[in-house]
Amino acid sequence: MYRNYINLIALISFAMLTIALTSCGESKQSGAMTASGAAEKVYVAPGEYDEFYAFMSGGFSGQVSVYGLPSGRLFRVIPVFSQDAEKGYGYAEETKNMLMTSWGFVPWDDAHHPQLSRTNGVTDGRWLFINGNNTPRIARIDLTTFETAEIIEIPNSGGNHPSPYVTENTEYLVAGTRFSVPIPQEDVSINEYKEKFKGTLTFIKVEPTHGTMSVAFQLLMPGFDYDLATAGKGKSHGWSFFTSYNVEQANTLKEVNASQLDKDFITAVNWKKAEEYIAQGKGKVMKTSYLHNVYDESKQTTISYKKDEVLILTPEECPGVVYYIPTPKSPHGVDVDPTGNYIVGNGKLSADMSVYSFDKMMTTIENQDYETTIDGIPVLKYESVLDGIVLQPGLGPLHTEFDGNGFAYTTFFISSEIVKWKLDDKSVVDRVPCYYSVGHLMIPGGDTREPYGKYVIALNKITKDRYLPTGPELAHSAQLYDISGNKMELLLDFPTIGEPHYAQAIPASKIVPNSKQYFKIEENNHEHVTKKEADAKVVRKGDTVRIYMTTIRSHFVPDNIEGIKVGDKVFFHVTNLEQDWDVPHGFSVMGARNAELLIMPGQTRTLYWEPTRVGVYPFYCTDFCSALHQEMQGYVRVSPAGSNPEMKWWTGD
Ligand SMILES: [Cu+2]
Repeated sequence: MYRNYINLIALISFAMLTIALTSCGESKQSGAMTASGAAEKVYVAPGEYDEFYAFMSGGFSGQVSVYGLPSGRLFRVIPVFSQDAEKGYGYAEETKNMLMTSWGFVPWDDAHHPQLSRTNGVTDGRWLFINGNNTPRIARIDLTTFETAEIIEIPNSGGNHPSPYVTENTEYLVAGTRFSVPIPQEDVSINEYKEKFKGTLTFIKVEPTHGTMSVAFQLLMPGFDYDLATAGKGKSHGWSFFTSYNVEQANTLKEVNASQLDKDFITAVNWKKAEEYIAQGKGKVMKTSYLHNVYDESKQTTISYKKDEVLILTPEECPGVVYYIPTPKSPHGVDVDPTGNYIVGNGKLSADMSVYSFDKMMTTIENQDYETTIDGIPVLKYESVLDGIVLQPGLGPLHTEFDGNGFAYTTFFISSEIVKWKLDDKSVVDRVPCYYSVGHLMIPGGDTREPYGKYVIALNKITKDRYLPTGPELAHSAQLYDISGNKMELLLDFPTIGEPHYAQAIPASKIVPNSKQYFKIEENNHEHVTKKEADAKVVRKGDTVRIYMTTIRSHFVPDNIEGIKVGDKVFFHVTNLEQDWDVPHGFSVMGARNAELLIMPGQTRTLYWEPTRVGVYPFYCTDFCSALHQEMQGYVRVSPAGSNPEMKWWTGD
């Protein structure tokens, strides 16, 4: 076994060398198509719209970026897990709570897997979910506003990588622990890993009308590393699948020690069966602590709810809920084809790829055809579940998506390519190089029941010489291929924000009709809204001063304020009175240890400021809004602490 591993390492080193060599000399070859042919296919004329929205995770930027396909044009960066000074997200009082956790304020995360909500196994354009890896969380983005509407923390987790893979009707999002940890957490020696460390697989319920998330239950699992997940569809609807590596349960030098066994597992979870056990009262309540942050669109404020318990199921007490499918060589991705029958295991250290059949899995379970049982979880016989093997398709298979025409497309990290193969006979039919080291790939709808098999995007880890150099760090790279013909053809390279870890895409026609243009001022129930200029005012209570301010092209009301003192706690509650599309106003004040506010039409946002110096300080609109934008400004006078200045505010006299 160990020798196999060493051979593999040699193979990997050779492949890396090959990539390094080709990256110097041959990188400008872009595949079969001529430049003008490719340009024509991605050209979206000025004023025209793209066919698809693509939502790309920002990886370590913690955000989501929105691109058009096929043009590769960037439309928006949606702030999710990280503070964003451009939009004031996580700086304004209304959005700070979105980044609160049981650990306190955590203004960053590592966002990996966007997932669009689904109805009948097809994307419906309502919400986008994405996981935070580092401090386990899942966010929901409202696709009418393209704003983060909710973030829920995942309790009893040590890293949230296999997440938030959505089920066919968005019944659940799943979340698995990448790193097993003591559950509940305790002070134990790391050498007690095998005895004390556990994993959890969490099922998060999504309320069907408003999308509100809640932790439904957790499965307490052996202390493996849970890596990726996917939901069943069609005939396999009701099941979710997770990969796990480190079945060895190594706790040091995992690079070697977690690669000893020939096979790890795909974990198959029958969540409908789990629901039956819960209805029978089988779950046990465990005390824990996590936060659930929800943006209230009427109050225009994020409210943090503290939660203190979670329902735990153990596989031993709930037979029929969890099974293991042995999968060669540290599986990474697990993907289910549009029919719901084929389950593709991507063993990242494996030369071949194992494809399983859901029908065979069900027969194997029925026949109790088990290899063994681990902690009450039956290990199904590999040969009985196996549908077939894709023989030596490439090096380092990671992820597979589907075109809906009977073909699968798998990324190979080490040999840096996408390989197209036939689901029924497992034959390889085409391959194209990726520049360089591709991780996930994405076909619009390629993980749903109805793929739009027109394009595939490679989400590459390394850029090397693809763009003009920008110092030591280069923008990561996405590459768009045409897959409408027999041969895949490279069309376009485009840079991404952060790491384009994974992406999802949807026809624009499913988003555009519901896209909000502004917030109705009469529906704004913010606690500190100012609905007309006549209501603008400044209110002092002790050392707290609240400034109720309005903006409309091209002035603030009030624009001059006196009576503030050093050490005051000042809240600028700024309401944008505009009722028209694309007219945000910004607000910033000199010396504030804060970002700007960016206020959408009809919205109220609050900037907190503690003045530290005596003087008269300007504030101004930061978002170019009109011909007289430069005139959109005002002053705030700061008097000494302990003085007794008269509170005055005015506009125009
Ligand atoms: Cu303005």
